[in-house]
Amino acid sequence: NCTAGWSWQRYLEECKAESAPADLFTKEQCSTNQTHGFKVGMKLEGVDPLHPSIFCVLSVAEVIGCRLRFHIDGYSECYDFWVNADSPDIRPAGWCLRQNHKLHPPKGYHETGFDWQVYLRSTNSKLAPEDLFTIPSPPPSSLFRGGLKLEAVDRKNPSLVCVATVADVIDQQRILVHFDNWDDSYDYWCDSSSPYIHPIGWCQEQARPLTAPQGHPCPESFRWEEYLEQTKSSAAPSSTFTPRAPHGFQVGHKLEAVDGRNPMLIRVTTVTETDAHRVKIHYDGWSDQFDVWCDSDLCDLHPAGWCQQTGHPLETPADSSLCPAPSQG
Ligand code: MLY
Repeated sequence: NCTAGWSWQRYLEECKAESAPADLFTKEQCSTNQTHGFKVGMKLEGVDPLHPSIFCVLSVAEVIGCRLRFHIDGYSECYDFWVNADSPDIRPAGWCLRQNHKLHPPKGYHETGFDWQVYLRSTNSKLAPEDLFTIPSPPPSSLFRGGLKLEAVDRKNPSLVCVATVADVIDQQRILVHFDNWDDSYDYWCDSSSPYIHPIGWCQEQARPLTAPQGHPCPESFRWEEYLEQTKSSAAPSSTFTPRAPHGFQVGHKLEAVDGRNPMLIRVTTVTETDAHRVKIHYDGWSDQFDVWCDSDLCDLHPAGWCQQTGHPLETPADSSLCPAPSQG
């Protein structure tokens, strides 16, 4: 699709629709800082999106506006992924060592023997300089620490609220939620404002079932006091949780969103359904079968005009006279 000649203003008029106001978006979703300086080939450290507990060695493989495609060194290109240049998931080389985090080396290198200087020389490559990274400033106080227990929604099985542990804390505010006795593929990073984490006892209070750790001898009669004692652990204090208010997006609002199936593309989209913390996104010009629910604070949603401001192509609906009517209910 060709962006030339297409304009948001005209499209909104034709569709008699409104774009989602910029103040409904997070700071990250609105950020149009395009002078990021990342260049193809630069190397750094960052979170593996398929195994969020693991930091690995990454190379910048492609730059479009302020979005970057990363390659995980030594692994197949099929694991490449896109993030925004100001993402907290990318860190300068040496960050893991300084922060006492394990760095997963490129395939073929030994966990203990990996040395950035040697690696750069042998691959004849350059580091991404420290000053390119946006590291969030830590909050004035934070009660999170590794090992604390909580009840958390399994984002891959969202009907389940499960026994979980704070597996990692970075920047004193982002926590890695891990599900007890499960592998790390269910892990996710969030902060204290996430609607998906709760203090222990929440399920009981809400009269909802709590999913016990995998392999628990008697999952129906799971009791927190017993479990905390057995695992010699403590619960995250309820004051640690600061759930955010529901978002303000409305059905019919139009915005720009990364195409989940082809994440190098950003498309014109419409909100077709909402709940407290999520929006259902319709890709304008495409069948409803591709509609997708996402968190309202997903960093892949942007206000209308973001692509133009950041120098990113925008995939516009093939036939702008076909304005999709938002489906009701
Ligand atoms: N049917 C799924 C459920 C997995 C749930 C994992 N959560 C609790 C972390 C499966 O067995 O793969």
